[in-house]
Amino acid sequence: MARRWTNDLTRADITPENLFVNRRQIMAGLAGAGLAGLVGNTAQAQEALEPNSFEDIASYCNFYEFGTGKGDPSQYAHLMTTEPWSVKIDGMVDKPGDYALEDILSEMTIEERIYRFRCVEAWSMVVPWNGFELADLLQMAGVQEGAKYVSFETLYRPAEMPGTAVPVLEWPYREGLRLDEAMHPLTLMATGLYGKPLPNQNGAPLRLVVPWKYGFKSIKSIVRITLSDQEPPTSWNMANPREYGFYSNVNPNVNHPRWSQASERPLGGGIFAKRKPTLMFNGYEEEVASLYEGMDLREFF
Ligand SMILES: Nc1nc2c(c(=O)[nH]1)N[C@H]1C(S)=C(S)[C@@H](COP(=O)(O)O)O[C@H]1N2
Ligand SMILES: [Mo]
Repeated sequence: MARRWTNDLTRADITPENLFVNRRQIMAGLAGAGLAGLVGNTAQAQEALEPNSFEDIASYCNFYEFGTGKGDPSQYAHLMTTEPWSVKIDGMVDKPGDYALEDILSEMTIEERIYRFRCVEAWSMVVPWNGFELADLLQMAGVQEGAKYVSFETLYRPAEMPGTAVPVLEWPYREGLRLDEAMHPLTLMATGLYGKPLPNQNGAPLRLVVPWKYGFKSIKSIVRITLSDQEPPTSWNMANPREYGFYSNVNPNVNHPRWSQASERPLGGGIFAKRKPTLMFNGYEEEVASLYEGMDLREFF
C-alpha cells in the first residue's frame, strides 16, 4: 500500500544549486518508473530548505503537558522519564500488544528527512528529522480490513508533567489521522533531530510528523496507537471544534476563525523577518492533494 518516499535530501543538499542538481537527478531516475509525481517538481518545492538551528527547534516548543509558554517545555520536559518506553498498539490490528520501543526500532529503517513545519499560530520552521515511516510500523502490527482511522495518545503522567495540573486540554493529548494519511510515505515517526536523540520537549522518544498539516497534529511522546473504523476524537477539536477540525491541513485559503492563514513568519530570522506566503498543503501539494480529491476543504478543515 505505502510507497517509499524516494526524495532523500540531506543537509548536504540545502544550497539551491545542489538542490537543483540533486532534484534533476532524482526526477530523471524516477521518470521511467512513473514515480516522478511523488517527488514534487514545482518551482516552490525546488526552493532550498534551510533548516532552523537545533537551538531554535529545541527551545521554541508547544507541549502543553509542560505549560503553555513556548519556553516551558524546554524548561520542564526533562522531568519526563523516557526509559523504558513502550507503545500499545491496539484496535483493528492482527498483532495487538505492548511493543517495547527498542523492539520497534530494531525493525525500522531510520532516515533523515528535512520537512517544512507550519504551526496554526502562523510561525514556521524547517526541521531535519530522523525517523521512520509510520506505514512501516502499522504494517508490522498488521492493519485489519475495515480499519479506516488511526488514533494516537501521549503519555499522561501528572507527577512528571506540571502543565497537566491546568485543564487547558483534556489529557491525555490525542490526535488522529485517516488511514490513508497515516500510510502516506511522507508521514513520519520521528525519533531524532539533527541526528541526535529527540529532546524531551520535542516529543521524545517518539512523535508523529505530518508535514502537510498544522503542527498540532504532530503528537508527541506517543504511548498508544489505535486502529478503528470510526473517526477518533482529537484534543484540539474537543477543546474548540469551531477553530480546530479533524483534518487541519495547511491551507492558505481557509482562515482560522480568529486570524488569516495566508502567510507565515519563519522563525529564526529575527522579529523583523519578512512573512512569506503559506503554500497549499505546506508545499506538499503534489504529494498529498489526491488524498482529498472531491472533498470540500472548507467543510473538512
Ligand atoms: N502531547 C502533545 N503533543 C503536541 C503538543 C502538545 O501540547 N502536547 N503541541 C502540538 C503543537 S500545537 C505543535 S505546534 C507541535 C510543536 O512541535 P515542536 O515543539 O517540536 O516544534 O507539537 C504538537 N504536539
Ligand atoms: Mo501549534
